[in-house]
Amino acid sequence: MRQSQMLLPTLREAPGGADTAGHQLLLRGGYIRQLAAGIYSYLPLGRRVLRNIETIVREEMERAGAQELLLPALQPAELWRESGRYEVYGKELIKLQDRHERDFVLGPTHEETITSLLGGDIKSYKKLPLMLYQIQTKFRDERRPRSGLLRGREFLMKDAYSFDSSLEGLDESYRRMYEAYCRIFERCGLDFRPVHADAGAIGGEGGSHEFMALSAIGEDTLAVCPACAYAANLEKAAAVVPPKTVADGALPPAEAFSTPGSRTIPQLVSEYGLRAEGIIKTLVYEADGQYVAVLVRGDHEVNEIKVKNALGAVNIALALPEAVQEQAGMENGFVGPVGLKLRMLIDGAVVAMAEGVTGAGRKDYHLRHVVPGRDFAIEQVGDFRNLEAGEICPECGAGHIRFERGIEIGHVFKLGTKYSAKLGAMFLDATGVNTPMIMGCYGIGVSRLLAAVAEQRLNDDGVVWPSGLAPYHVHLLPVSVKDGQQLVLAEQLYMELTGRGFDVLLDDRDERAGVKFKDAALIGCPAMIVVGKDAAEGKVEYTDRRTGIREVLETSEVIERVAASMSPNH
Ligand code: 9G3
Repeated sequence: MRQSQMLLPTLREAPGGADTAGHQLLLRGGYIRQLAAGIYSYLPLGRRVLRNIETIVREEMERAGAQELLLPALQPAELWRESGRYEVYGKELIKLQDRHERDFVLGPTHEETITSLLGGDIKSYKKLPLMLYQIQTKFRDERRPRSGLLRGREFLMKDAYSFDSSLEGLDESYRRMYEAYCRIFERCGLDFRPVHADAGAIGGEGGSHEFMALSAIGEDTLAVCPACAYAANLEKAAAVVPPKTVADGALPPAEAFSTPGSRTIPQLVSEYGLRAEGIIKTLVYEADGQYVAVLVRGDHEVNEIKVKNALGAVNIALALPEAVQEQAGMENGFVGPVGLKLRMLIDGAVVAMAEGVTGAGRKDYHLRHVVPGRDFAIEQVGDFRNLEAGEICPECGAGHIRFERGIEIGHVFKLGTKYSAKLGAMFLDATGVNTPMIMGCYGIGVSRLLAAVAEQRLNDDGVVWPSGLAPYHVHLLPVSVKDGQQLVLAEQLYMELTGRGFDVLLDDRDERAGVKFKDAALIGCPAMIVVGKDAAEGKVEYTDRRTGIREVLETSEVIERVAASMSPNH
C-alpha cells in the first residue's frame, strides 16, 4: 500500500481524555477514532489488525470443530422475557421499539437467540455435539465506558455456543474451547493467564474460566500462587478460614465504651490502640431490594461478588447511611451485630475470633469483648471476604498469594440447561425421551483483544505488533522521494516483497525523514527498511522493531531477512 494514498491520520499528540497509553497510541497511530463515548470507528490500519485477529480466531474455531454462523443484533424482547433476563440487566441492556412499537433489544450476547434458533426442531442425540460461533457486534450500555476499546458500548465479540447430550460431552466441548483459546492468545503474542472465574448472572452451575491478559491497567485483580498453578479472579478466589482462637479463661461480658466520632477502623486503631484484626466490621448492603449485614474481620475486605452469589442477587451495593438508620435502626459507622435485626452473613474468619470490638449500635459507642455465638447468633457462616495478598494459597497451602492486574479477554462457561430448557432447545436421547441440550458458552472480546495487545506491546514511540497481527509486515521508507535512486530501489523492493506475499506499506510521501520515522514508530510494523544514501551502492538499512537491531543489507539479502523474521506470533 502506498502511504500517500492511505487514510492514515497520525497525530503528534493524543487527543485529551485518552486514558491509557495503548489507547493514546491507537489514536495517534491512525488506528481508530471515537464517534461517541465507548463507540469507535476503525480506520484502515485498525481494520487490518482486527481482520488479522479474526483470521486467527476463525482458524482456531475451525480447528476446534466449530461452525461459523451470523445471528441478528436486533432481537425480539419476547426471547429475553422468556429467558427471564429482560428486566435483569437494567440500563445496560439497550431496548428500542420498531415502527410497529414492538419491543426489541440490541444484542449484548446471544444465548437467547441461538437457543431459539435450535429450538425450532428437535434433534436426535446423534446430531450432537454441535459447536456454533459468530464474530459479531455486541451492544452494552456501560455506565462508564473507558480506556478506548477496552470497555466500549459497541464492540466486536467472538461468541460460541456448544450443545451436548451429556455432561461428559460438555466437558469435552469445554476442554476443546479452552485449548483453542490458549492457542489464539499465544498466536496473538499475548502474555495471558487462564483463571478460575465467577460465572456471574449468566448462571450455569458448571463453573467457568476467564483468560486474563496481564497488564498494570487491567480492571481485574488475579490471585496467583507462585508455588502451584493456582490462579483465580479475586472475585472468585476462595479465602482460607484461620484456626479458631480459643480464649484463655472466661471472657468478661460485652461492655460499651465511648468512641466519639470514630466511625472507621483506622480511627479506632489510631485513637484507641486497637488492632484491626481484633475488630468485627459490620457493613449493611442492599441486594435486589433486600437489606443484609455482612460481618468481616477489621483487616479484611468484603467480596461483594461472593455476597451477591450467596444471596442469589443480581445487583448489590452498600446501603446509604439513611437506609442503614432506617433498616438496621443503628447509626451508620456504629453498626454492630449485637441486637441487630437484619439477616447476617458472617465470614468464617469472624467466627474464628474468640472475641472482638464491634459497633455498639448507637452513635459514638463501640462494644468490647463481643463473643461470636454468645453475644450474637451465628446464623449464616461463609466465605464473604477477599483473599489478601501474602496469604497462604487456598489450593496448595504452601505458596503465598500474589496479586496481578489483568484485562479479561476471554471467558468460557459451562451453562448446563439453563437456557435450553427455557427456550426449548431439546433433543431426543437414546431412550427417545425429550431432553434439554446441555450448553456451554465461550466469548472472546475481539476488539478488546486488539487494545490488550497494544497495551502489552507498546513503547514510548508506538506499538510493536506481532507479525501475525501487524497491519503490514514491512514498512518501506525511501528517505527522500526526490532522490531518483532511492525511489527506484524502494519501488523495486516493494514489487519483490509484495510478490513474495508480504504486506508492505511504502512511505512514498514527500515528507522530511523525521516525520517518516516518527510515523513509522507509531504504526509499529515489525520490520522497517530504510532506503537512504546507501541506495547508490545497492544497500539498505533493515530494522527489526522488536529487537531494535539494525543492519545494513545488500538488496539481494532483504527478502530472506524479512522471511526469517516474520514468525507468526512474535
Ligand atoms: C446482558 C447485558 C450484559 C451482559 C449480559 C447480558 C455479560 C451477559 C455474560 C455473557 C456470557 C457469555 C456468550 C459469550 C461469552 C460470554 N454482560 N453477560 O449475559 F443483557 Cl446488558 O455474555 N455470553
